[in-house]
Amino acid sequence: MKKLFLAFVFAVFSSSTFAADLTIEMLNKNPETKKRMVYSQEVAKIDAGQTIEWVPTDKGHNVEMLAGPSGYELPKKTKMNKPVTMTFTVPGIYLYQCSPHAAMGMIGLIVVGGDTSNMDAIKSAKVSGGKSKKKRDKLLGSL
Ligand SMILES: [Cu+2]
Repeated sequence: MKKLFLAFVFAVFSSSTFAADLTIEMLNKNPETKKRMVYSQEVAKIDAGQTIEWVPTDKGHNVEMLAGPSGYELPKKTKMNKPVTMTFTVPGIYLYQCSPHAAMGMIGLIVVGGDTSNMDAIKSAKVSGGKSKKKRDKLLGSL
């Protein structure tokens, strides 16, 4: 019953408030996986032109783009504790991290338009620390 209620609240909330096509939460702990310092969805698949909103469910996180398809100009890293919305028009794989938790494996991938042709570039993109490297390779392996 509680789940049903939450689903209802979410449906109302998302249709009236969010313009984004996908919402990703920035979390100290994922209640499902129990993993700490994570984005709620580590691999996001969207169509070209779609929008993602990152919401600061927990404090102390941000979004710092590290790499994308060629032609993509990396935006400045976002402010802590602020919701951020980005629209992705260029197909390809994008890699980002949370600046303060980069070394703890708080990273994420976005695949736009099902295009994975820049896989090799993302594979060699610089991330902080062994944990993030491992996760980057694991996430890429899941594509
Ligand atoms: Cu973080």
